[in-house]
Amino acid sequence: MLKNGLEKQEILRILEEKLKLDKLYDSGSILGSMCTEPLDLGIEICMKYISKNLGDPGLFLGTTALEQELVSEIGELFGGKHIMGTFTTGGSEANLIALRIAKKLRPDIKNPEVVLSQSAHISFDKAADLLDIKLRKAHLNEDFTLDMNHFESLMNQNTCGVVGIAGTTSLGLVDPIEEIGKKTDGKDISFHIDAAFGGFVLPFLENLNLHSSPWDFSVKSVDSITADPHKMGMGVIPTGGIFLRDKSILQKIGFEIPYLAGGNFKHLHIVGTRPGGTIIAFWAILKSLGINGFNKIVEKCMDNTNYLVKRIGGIKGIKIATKPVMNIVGITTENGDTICKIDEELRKRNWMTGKFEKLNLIRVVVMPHVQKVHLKNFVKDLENIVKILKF
Ligand code: 0PR
Repeated sequence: MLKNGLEKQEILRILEEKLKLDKLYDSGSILGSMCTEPLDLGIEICMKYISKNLGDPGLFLGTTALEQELVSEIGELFGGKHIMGTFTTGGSEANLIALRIAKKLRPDIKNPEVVLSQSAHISFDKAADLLDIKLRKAHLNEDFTLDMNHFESLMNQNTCGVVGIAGTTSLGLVDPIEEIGKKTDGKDISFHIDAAFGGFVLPFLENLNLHSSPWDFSVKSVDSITADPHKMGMGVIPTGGIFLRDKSILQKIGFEIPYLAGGNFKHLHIVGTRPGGTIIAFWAILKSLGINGFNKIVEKCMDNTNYLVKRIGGIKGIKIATKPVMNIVGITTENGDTICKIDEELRKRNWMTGKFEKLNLIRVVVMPHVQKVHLKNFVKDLENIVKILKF
């Protein structure tokens, strides 16, 4: 550490230099991220309220009330009434909270298990490890959808929870949520939906008549939903969210911290100190965009998604892995050869996509920062690579 501090100008100069290593969303090369540049207003508001700490809600009663207002607004967007919930550091923390709830609500099960798809995000493996839960992962069908027969066969007397995914990490697919729900009907099993990505896509796809199968609280057995503002919600990092149907959860299994400056509160979080600024920013983002603003963002992403799908269709040797449900495109080889060589060549040309080796696909997430011209350049390189590699 320096003995004497530096001038602001000098600090800014050093930072500018050091951070040149970072990629920028608008550079056109980030095609595999689920995060994006937040709405400008969100950044401004977040900065203004950066010191608010919801880890001590009693000190920030206004922010706490704003969080609850936001939760109930999102709960309604997700087909619920009087939904409770809270914002987290991201989808991983939200999924961890959901699995903890599933386990805690079934103290009678000695060796708790959770059934979910093989496509489930790594955060469930982390949560299961921390909570000592056994995950039972159901196979996928040929077309990457969930094999429901296998899913059902994995449920047994140790099952404390099941998870449905509304927007898989690899391909953005939506599990058959209603069908999973029927398997839990009348049973004392928590049903959690991971819509970390899809949560702020699906409601707007529905408005655009581009998606119709129910995935949210409109399915009566759904108990909780993860949905992240810092993905398609245009929110500031870090903002995830968990939304819950049962208002009594907090009283039942919330952590009580009796010594807070602001007085006694219960919470479900893993973290203690947590940002209020990001949540106030998301409140402002919803007010600023409204439903129509989100519809427009999703419509543009889907337009670009369809453009990419069409262009991939014109390249011999590769194909799309499956028809996209939302703004995520999987690219695989036509003959089943490994996608890894193509991925290597793409990286050499500075393309930042995601590689899913087990599924043999490259993932393009067509986020709001992705422009058609970026996709045009990407396709041009892809065409050349496929030619050079003689696919
Ligand atoms: N659930 C799903 C379905 C996800 O896709 C993710 C993250 C999570 C939960 C966990 O969310 P947090 O990362 O907020 O904890 N999905 C992305 C992924 O792993 C995260 C990501 C974001 C990856 C930006 C790359 C990137 O540039 O693919």
